[in-house]
Amino acid sequence: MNRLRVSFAAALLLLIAGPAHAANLAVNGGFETGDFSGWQTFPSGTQSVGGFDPTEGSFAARLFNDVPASASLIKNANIGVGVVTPGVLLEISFDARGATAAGGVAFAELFSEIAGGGTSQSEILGGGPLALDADPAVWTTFTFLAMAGPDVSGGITIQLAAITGADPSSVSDIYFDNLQVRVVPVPAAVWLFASGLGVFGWLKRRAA
Ligand SMILES: [Ca+2]
Repeated sequence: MNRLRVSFAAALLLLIAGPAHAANLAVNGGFETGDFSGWQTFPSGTQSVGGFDPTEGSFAARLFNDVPASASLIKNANIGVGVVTPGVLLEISFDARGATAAGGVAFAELFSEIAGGGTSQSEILGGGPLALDADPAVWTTFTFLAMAGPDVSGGITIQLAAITGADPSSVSDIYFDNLQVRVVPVPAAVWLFASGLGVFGWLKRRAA
């Protein structure tokens, strides 16, 4: 039992000594190639990369969807293979602005990908449509914490979407920039979850 505790303490110390900032896993997340390199695109309406008052660098992406009941999607697909492990905490952030009408919305989604196809988990980040600023010129930075699924052998996919409703006048005209995807540094995750595992109680007992 003692040896187990010592090993655990050593592992904890190693984890705490780890890098404070994990690498950004997004590929061309700021669109600074001037195009959709690194992204998979599934247009409805038009998709473009340009100097749309970007928050980062010189370029941002625009998804202009005026086709009723349709989805305009861009995906940073299958990123972080071998880096993202099952159950790790991910921090996903990006900037968005835009205008919607008659049921148009914007979504961001996370998929945990299985190598060879399929997903082990999917979730809408924030649980619903992105709460964009009412002023289409004003960017909002969205930051989400989400857990990787049980199988991420195919990495993870971040999907950004401009979705229209059934109304013929429905529009979703959304700009995105500066996608960043990071594995949350282990210490933060350790302290977050350790509290639930009684580690603090153990430390307290040891100190006493
Ligand atoms: Ca940019």
